Amino acid sequence: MQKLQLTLAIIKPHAVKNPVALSYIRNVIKNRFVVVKTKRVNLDLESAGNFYKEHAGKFFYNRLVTFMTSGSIDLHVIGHANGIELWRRMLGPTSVYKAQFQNPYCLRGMFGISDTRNVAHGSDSNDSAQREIKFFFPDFSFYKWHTNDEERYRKGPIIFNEFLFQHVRKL
Ligand code: 3AN
Repeated sequence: MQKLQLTLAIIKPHAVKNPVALSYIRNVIKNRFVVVKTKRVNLDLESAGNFYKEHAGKFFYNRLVTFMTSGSIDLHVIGHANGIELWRRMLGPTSVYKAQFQNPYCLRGMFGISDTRNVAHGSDSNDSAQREIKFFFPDFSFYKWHTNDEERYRKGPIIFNEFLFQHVRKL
């Protein structure tokens, strides 16, 4: 079995607030990925601005940063042999109209409201995944996880803890 690749999934505020969307998304995540870390946070304008700094100056930057501070977001570090691509494929195109037209059953097609309120984020490369996971989980070491923990998440035994919304070691 191929080694697990980690990515960061961020469930955006409008989806966290929608119980139908949230439970559907959570089911998809726990059925297709190992869930290594989960936490719910509320971003302030400065952190949201930093996270999206590559988009500073674009016409949607202010609305994106304001939206991301409008409610709680759920952060999930998830793993799969093809984690980055699989999660982005499940999300579908950034543009919700395009998503609804091309692939109505992708997450953005089903639960997206606009190009800003497009349900969730997924890292677009291994470098972005490392940087983004570090941004939200500063104590998490990619190197240590791959060296010490990856094999156990890949081969088990692990079980899913619903309360933590994380896979944990099976005792
Ligand atoms: P993706 O999240 O699909 O990788 P990016 O990185 O180009 O897309 O954009 C980051 C976020 O910026 C998107 N998830 C979306 O919320 C917002 N965004 C991107 N393009 C637009 C747009 N044309 N209009 C409004 N918001 C946008």
